[in-house]
Amino acid sequence: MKKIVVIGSGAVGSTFAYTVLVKGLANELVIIDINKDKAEGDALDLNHGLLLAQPMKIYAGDYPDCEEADIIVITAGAAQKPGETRLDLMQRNVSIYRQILSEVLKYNKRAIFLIATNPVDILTYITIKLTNLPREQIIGSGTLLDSSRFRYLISEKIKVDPRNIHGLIIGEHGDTELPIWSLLNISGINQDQIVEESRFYLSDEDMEDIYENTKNAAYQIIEKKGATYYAIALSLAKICETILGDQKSIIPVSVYLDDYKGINDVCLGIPSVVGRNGIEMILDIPLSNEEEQKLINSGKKLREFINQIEL
Ligand code: 6V0
Repeated sequence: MKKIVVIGSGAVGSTFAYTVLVKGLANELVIIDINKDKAEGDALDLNHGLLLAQPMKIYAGDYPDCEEADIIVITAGAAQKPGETRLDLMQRNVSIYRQILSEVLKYNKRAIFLIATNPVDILTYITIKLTNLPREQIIGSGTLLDSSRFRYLISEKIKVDPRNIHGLIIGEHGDTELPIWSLLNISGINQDQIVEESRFYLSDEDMEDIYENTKNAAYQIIEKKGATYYAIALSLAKICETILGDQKSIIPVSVYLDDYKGINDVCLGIPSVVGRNGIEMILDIPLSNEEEQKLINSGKKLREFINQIEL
């Protein structure tokens, strides 16, 4: 039996629930939202597709239904109010997380917690602090979505299947994230072996464009339709599939760092082996000096932000 609970059935949570149904990822899917009508409406709507998808038990539930869950996905969050600072919004999300986690912990301390609410690296960190659970059990969606956007944009430029493009965005899911150009390879051919005449060649300008468009992707989508949810839902589904199938895939998820290249006591997106018990191993990826410095700065920026939060 595989049981997933999703807390927060807004744009991201409900699209994730739909993805779970279409992919047949669980036997049981529980939807919890402070807006009970929304959760019930989504559960009904999804149940009406059961005949056409995978057999599964789907229902709108409450915190006692977290019992026996293998994964608790949290996408609940407050929307930014006009004029509200990032820190004020963050403080409100910390309060929401405090309330949600205290409820969940009454019923389940062994599930893997998968965090999607933004700022995701900070809320992953807060979840570790508020739950006191082993850090391996708490995973943030991290830079999987950003890496997927990055590989898509490169694929568009060089006209190659993104699955053959091995590229990574690491660090904060946000403004200080960084592309690891030094490790980019197209089916094993490293970036620095690609000559200018090659189809795979990326000029400095191409690289800058790709990075900027990766970093600003969410802003571009939000400007056009108000929210992003399809690709993040697929990212969350991929992480759940890896956990439930004990696939041990290497995914750039947000993980707690303890003396990682000198970075301490923050969560950042770093490629990690993910399996049934959560984070099995954080990869010590070789970085250029410049990349390492940028990662350290990403960590510093998050640390400064965390210092301002009242826990
Ligand atoms: P939304 O559509 O406003 O949904 C949020 C949902 O949370 C609503 O249905 C609320 O009713 C619910 N909610 C609020 N408070 C509580 C509570 N205390 N208990 C239970 N439910 C509650 O937002 P959307 O779904 O678009 O986004 C959700 C979060 O995901 C936001 O923080 C986004 O910034 C974040 N995203 C994270 C991404 C990532 O890469 N990690 C990508 C996209 C969005």
